[in-house]
Amino acid sequence: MLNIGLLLLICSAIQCYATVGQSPNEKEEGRGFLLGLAVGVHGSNCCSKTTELCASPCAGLDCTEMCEVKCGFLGSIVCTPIACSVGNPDECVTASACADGYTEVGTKCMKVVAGPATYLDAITGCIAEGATLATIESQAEQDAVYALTGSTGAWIGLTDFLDEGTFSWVDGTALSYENFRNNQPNNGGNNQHCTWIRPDGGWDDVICKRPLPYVCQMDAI
Ligand SMILES: [Ca+2]
Ligand SMILES: [Ca+2]
Repeated sequence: MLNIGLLLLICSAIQCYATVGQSPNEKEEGRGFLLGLAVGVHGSNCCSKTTELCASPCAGLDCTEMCEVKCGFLGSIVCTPIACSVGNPDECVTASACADGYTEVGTKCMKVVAGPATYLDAITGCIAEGATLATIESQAEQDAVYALTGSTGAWIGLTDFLDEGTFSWVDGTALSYENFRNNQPNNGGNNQHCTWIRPDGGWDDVICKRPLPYVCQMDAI
């Protein structure tokens, strides 16, 4: 009895195993084979246990990684792979496209810095963390940035201090969208060259030395 039990244990250990990562035939694409391990499950209904078997190998891995279960002698039966987002949604890791503190907005990452800072300090403050003062190029970006700036408002990277009356983005982005509120920009007092997104979401040119929060932007990874 002892011998039979030992034999079953050894057999079961090679009947079914789960691998996470790209399959070996994708090695040529340079992505590699991440992990293989043996788990002791009998082969007959092995593929039906794919989710269960992938839980452990998927823990701590990116949720987009694929987990493949192989059953039968030396893994001759290949089950349909599942993503780790299915295999272990609670413990797989979702890689963020943005640095800490930044919110993903389409292809951009945005962050409101409380400041308050003058426009010049806002520009240098963003540069200091590898970012630029934010550009807003669509209604979707406007809505997303406004959701971040809310009732405090903040500087955005739009000015006419280089050429009075001609607003341009500080990072050179072409002006393709604008959301100035009615009767703005008005260059009030002949001294308004820097744009903020107001607590009501509309844009307004105001004096550049006004202390305000500001929105920094980086490209999403
Ligand atoms: Ca102006
Ligand atoms: Ca104004």
